[in-house]
Amino acid sequence: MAVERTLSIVKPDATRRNLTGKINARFEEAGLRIVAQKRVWLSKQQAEQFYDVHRERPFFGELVSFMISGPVVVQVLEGENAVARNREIMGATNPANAAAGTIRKDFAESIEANSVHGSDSLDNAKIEIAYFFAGTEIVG
Ligand code: RTP
Ligand code: MG
Repeated sequence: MAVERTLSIVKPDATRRNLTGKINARFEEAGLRIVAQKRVWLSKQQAEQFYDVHRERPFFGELVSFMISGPVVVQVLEGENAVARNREIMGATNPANAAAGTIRKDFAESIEANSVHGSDSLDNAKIEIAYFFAGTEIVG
């Protein structure tokens, strides 16, 4: 296993309910280190560009509207096998299918308002991290 970095986003449903600290505790308890973090309110253009892979999906418009409905916290998580590890901690996209003890099982409101984003591959993690952070903002 190698030390990796992955991009995480605490989504608007979670920031609205003041859950950032509780979600961050899940990452830290699992051995992931938050090596960069900032709270931002995405523009429509930023959200569309970030989720460009989903542009043709039926839920794209709603997803973008949701992601700009309030502030988000974007963060870089670092640790052994961080990309897959974070996906495990997050749980399945639909909270109804998420395993017990995962963030989405415990906090998500719906398949869309599912509290967190996590990069789905190491290649995408590199692209997504560079989308939000300059190298000098990441302190490992
Ligand atoms: P994410 O990218 O946010 O980490 O989530 P994911 O990989 O588990 O799911 P993905 O398929 O990449 O979908 C991205 C986000 O779109 C919303 N979604 N809505 N209404 C729907 O059927 C639907 N399906 C997905 C969710 O917010 C999902 O996290
Ligand atoms: Mg995804």
